[in-house]
Amino acid sequence: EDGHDLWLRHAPVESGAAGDYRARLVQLVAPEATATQRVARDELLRGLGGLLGASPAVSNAPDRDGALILGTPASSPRIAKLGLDLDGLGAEGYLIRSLSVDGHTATVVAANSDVGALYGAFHLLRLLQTRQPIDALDLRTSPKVALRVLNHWDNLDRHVERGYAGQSIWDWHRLPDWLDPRYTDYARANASIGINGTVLNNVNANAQILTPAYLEKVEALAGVMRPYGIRVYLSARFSAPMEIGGLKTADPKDAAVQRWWRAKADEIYAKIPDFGGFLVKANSEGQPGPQDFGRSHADGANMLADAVAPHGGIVMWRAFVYSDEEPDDRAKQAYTEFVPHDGEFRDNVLVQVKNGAIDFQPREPFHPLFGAMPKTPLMMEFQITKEYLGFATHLVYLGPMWEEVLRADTYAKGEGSTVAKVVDGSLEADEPGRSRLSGMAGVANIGSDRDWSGSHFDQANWYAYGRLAWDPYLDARDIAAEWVRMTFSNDPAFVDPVVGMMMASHQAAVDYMTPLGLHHLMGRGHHYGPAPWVEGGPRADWTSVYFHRATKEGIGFDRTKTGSDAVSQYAPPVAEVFNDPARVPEDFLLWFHHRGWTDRVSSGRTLWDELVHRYSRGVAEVQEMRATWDGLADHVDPERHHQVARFLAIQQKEAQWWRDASIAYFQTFSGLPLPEGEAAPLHSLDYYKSLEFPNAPGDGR
Ligand code: BDP
Repeated sequence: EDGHDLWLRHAPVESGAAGDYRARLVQLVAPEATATQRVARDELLRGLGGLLGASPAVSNAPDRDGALILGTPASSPRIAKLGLDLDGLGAEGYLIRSLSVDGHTATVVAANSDVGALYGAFHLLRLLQTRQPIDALDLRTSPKVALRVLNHWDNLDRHVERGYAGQSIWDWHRLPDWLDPRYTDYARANASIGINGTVLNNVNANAQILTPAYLEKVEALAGVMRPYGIRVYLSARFSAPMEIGGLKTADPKDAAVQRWWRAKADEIYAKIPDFGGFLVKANSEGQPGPQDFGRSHADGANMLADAVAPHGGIVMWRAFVYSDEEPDDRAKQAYTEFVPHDGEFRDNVLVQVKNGAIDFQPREPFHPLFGAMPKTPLMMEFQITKEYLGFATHLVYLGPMWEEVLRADTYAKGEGSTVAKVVDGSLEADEPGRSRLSGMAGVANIGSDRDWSGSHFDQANWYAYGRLAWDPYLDARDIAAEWVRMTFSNDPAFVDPVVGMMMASHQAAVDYMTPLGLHHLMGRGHHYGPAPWVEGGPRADWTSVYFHRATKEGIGFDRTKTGSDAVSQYAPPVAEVFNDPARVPEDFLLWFHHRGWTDRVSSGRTLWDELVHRYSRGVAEVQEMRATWDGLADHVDPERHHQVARFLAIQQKEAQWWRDASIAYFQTFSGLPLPEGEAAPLHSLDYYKSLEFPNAPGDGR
């Protein structure tokens, strides 16, 4: 039990329930003419074989009770004859219904495409894996978001930037001739949660990926992904025409540059007809971009968009930018640079926006770009890998954090203008000429480790990302329960406490790392552990002191109207709330306000006391998680139980470290004693400052 099977475990169902399921799944009627059809059929045979002890008999037509009929009107005459209402399901949706077919009880999984049917097959298996009744099924679903994409920050030498699960799973050196079976497992896992795209290489891109030798490798991977409905994309380095094309410029308005990209796109599509397109990080953190040539982000994106448009490709242009000059407030940069270009992007461009304006912090208010570019599809970028949330050893379930952002109200078109509606395109669907694209990207936490994600519980974040990309209105708790049941056990004595742990885990991490809206206080470069004292170096906004602004009087970044005025990037009803220290959600207090140490907060405590209280509360929660998990040993195989237990011990140690180092440091500003009953930090501030981690994993290079 090393976790390699992810949530695709098909351990035998307990005998009572298994009998009911078996009676409904006696026979399988499913086409096998295409690769995707074969995959769907094999998944069902394999999954049901595991769950029910024996695979259903394969048949050309239903001739007894308990048939499972899968397919599309085109692939299955049986389905065509049923006259089902498949309109509105789109290319990827499906329905699952309990029907009577030729006088026999049957379960029908029908879709408009083979991939839709494959998704339906995985859904049916999930119903069994989570022990749902299947005798009166009537469900239909289709994805609310069109592009559901993983972003691998994987370098060609297999180093994964911000990766905590070993090396890159892409074994570039042995490709294209050796296709590691893991690629297929990867595709299965992603298809099972509806992911339909993967960007193979790091946004800090190496132009080499666009050379013929590498494109052959990409082609091989695309071949593995294709039957699973997954398109392959590449991160494009904007200066590639100079680096591998021998041109003197990469100016997007230069005819030779445009020709080069068009030819490159033609070359790629000749090998990979369903290639997805390009992801671009431009003019950000030293990456080249159109601004190097006096052009705008729209100029750059459109040039690439024109190159891939004839082939049906798209461009995902990232909004994670901040200028080379010292900003007055980095949180404002993306909005300042992008909003003026709303309406200028081609129809096949999406602007990809991180959930918050700084950088995947433990908690951020939603990015002000959401709702502010109605003419442009904005793609959500979530980070599944936990760069700022304890790497792979901290148990932090990200579902609640993503749910919080997706449900946040931008008020862009009045109350109810949630971020989810911006992302799925429904809020701005009426904008004249607006592109119909929509998308969500997740920075993958996948690596070469046997358990894929570096820890058992980080698999839940991959899973939750896929489920939310399919439907951003899903409930994080429901997703957690689903995942626990599929991954570990259906016993409520296990499911309930573990879901409880997961749901509390994000707030706990925020509390022990960056409570009350604090942010960016981690170790320089590698981002491991607390370092609120970081100052100096190349730029102010790469330091901690820039973000917390602690003084003898108080702490916090003043982003109010009289401060940096970042609040004014939000719609007025939101701006007013964020601007007002009495109304701003306390979780964002110090994100938007600089407050005095002795100011009172809603608990009645002083700010200082509340800060200490929250740090301690975070540590206490981890302690409780540990105790809960220790009590569940009987429900889990010893191998997985042991690893989770040891990781929780690491988390507790590090939570304590975060609390103690932060309190010791901030106390030098507040000058106040710890509240009654609060333990002093275990070590001196000097000790914490002296710690160094030159080889911490995942650093950028
Ligand atoms: C930051 C990471 C850095 C990434 C960058 C990005 O620290 O490694 O390259 O974001 O998203 O979170 O481009």
